[in-house]
Amino acid sequence: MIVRTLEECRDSSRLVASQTWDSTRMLLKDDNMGFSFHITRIFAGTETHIWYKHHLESVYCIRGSGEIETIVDGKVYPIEPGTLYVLDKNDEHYLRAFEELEVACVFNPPLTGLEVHDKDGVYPAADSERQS
Ligand code: 9YT
Repeated sequence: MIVRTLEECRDSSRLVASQTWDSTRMLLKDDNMGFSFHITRIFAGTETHIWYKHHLESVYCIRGSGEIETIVDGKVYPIEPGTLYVLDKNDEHYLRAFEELEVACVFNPPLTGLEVHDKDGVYPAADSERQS
């Protein structure tokens, strides 16, 4: 049995941050669950370019508002509490937060915890800045 709280995970190296988001990696590969589980905050007023070429990801919105744009076809999908989006095609996308988004994310295969933006396929837009 594994039991962890968001608070204790945020107070450890499980919390990673970029200019446009931070993420608490509550479950990782070495937990041997076959997936990883993250609570991520996307900062208000930001846009993040994301392309997980080697991972499938599902993202459930807990709080906030924003949108996702898939780059291959330019489609835009609103994100609000209760929305689940699923990157089942390793979809390259822009993630925009109008109000700070809090989302729960699951990755298959699991992240190891060592990923940095480039290896992870996460490329913060050059002009994005935290505004909150
Ligand atoms: C929104 C999103 O893609 N979150 C993923 C988790 C985060 N990129 C991490 O933990 O590296």
